[in-house]
Amino acid sequence: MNRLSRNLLVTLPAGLIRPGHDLATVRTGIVHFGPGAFHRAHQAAAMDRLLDSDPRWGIAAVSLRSAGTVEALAAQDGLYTLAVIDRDPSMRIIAAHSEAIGPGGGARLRVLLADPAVRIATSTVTEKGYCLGADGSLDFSHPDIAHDRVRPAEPASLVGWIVAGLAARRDAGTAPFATLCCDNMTGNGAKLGAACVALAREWDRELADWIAGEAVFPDSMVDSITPASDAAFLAKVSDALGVEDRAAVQREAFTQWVLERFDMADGPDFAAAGVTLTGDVRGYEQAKLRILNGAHSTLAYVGLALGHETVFEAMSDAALAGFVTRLVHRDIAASLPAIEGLDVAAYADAVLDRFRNPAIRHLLAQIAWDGSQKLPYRLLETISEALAAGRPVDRLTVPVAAWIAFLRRKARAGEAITDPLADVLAGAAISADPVAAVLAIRHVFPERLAGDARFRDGVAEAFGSFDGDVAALLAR
Ligand code: CS2
Repeated sequence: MNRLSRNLLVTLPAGLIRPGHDLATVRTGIVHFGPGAFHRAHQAAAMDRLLDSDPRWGIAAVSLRSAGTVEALAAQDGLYTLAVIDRDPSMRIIAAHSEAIGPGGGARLRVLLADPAVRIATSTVTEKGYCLGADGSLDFSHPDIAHDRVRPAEPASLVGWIVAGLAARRDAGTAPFATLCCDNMTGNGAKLGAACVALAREWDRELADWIAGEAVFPDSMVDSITPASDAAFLAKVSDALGVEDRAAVQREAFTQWVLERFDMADGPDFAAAGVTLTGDVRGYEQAKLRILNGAHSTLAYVGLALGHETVFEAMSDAALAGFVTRLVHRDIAASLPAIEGLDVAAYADAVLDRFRNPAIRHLLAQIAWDGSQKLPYRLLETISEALAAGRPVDRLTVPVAAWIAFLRRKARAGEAITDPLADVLAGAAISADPVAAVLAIRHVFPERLAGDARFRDGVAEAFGSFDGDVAALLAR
């Protein structure tokens, strides 16, 4: 079977949505780190629309670690299929990537980051890709940051490359690019900005001051449920197209990108790309991270303990769905400030409804990855605030206990745990007192939280139920 390519676009079936622009006219204006499925289904799809009217915003896809995706994109002229899997399914060819750079492509990346036509750098490298410590600041003990601290000329980390790119622009008298973090972290832009300034300070104090004064790192909230592209899905897409597409992605119809307004003369018309620009992203971010991602992690760890495989299956379990609905409406919503333009209860119901989409096969095991990086933003901030406010935490402690039970099951079975702290977590989870040992991991649990008896005892009590009557837990 031939591979998808620009020349074969004309041969594709009529029902498919083709690009509204010619990729040959597109110029690189954005450098994106981490061209995974989420990026391709979310940001790139939005920019693809914008390219119909403004060819300056082509995306250079950069992968610092793995070559798979960039090779697939390069072999397909940067084209791939976005399959919207929902009540009104559709397939669309995305033509937003002007080039693809894999590991070892540092020379080309350096040229792009210094290029005045490149005005924006974006990233989706998952929470762990920013090398931050438990307090959200740059972790200088992280091996990549320790490397970049002394070898600025050949960065290993995303932060290192951003700072190197900004340094080159400062030296050349070129305005800084704007850096948009598009990952699920509270205050994601501010955190990335602070990390860049912290690393720059190790290289050159004036550079750090220049970045702090001149460069922008807007916060953003990004949202669209995007299951991984497995072999069965890729085969289905290739059959539908009649050509092979190894970079196809799938998502639900819902997609949202809320971006902190920032000044950029003659920049991209984000609003035309469907992006919501606002002066304050924090409310949106907190609502999404705590309600959607908090519920996702709860469904993942409790659902897997009950033998479920997908979000839809877990939401079809009346006891579990009831528990998550109460958790979201009574515990998580209660922790959120009033958010202008957002009805939190209606938002929560819409999220739970999205989880009930039978067409989306979203694996709980995928959501269960990287718990040590995800739980702090998704659940622990909510729990700390509930404790400080004297609100009950008997439901909120259940997903934490479920995570520890998940780690123990994996470790006992000798199965790999996908998490940057896998070894530490596995050791703690099979120790004599797993709850005490896991709560002692300061990279995840701040002293103040772990030391709170209501939290500690609540987690320990719920944990006990994972050896016995989980149903009783879900009645809470
Ligand atoms: C999920 C997210 O894998 C996960 O951890 O919770 O990828 C989630 O699907 C997205 O944030 C939705 O926007």
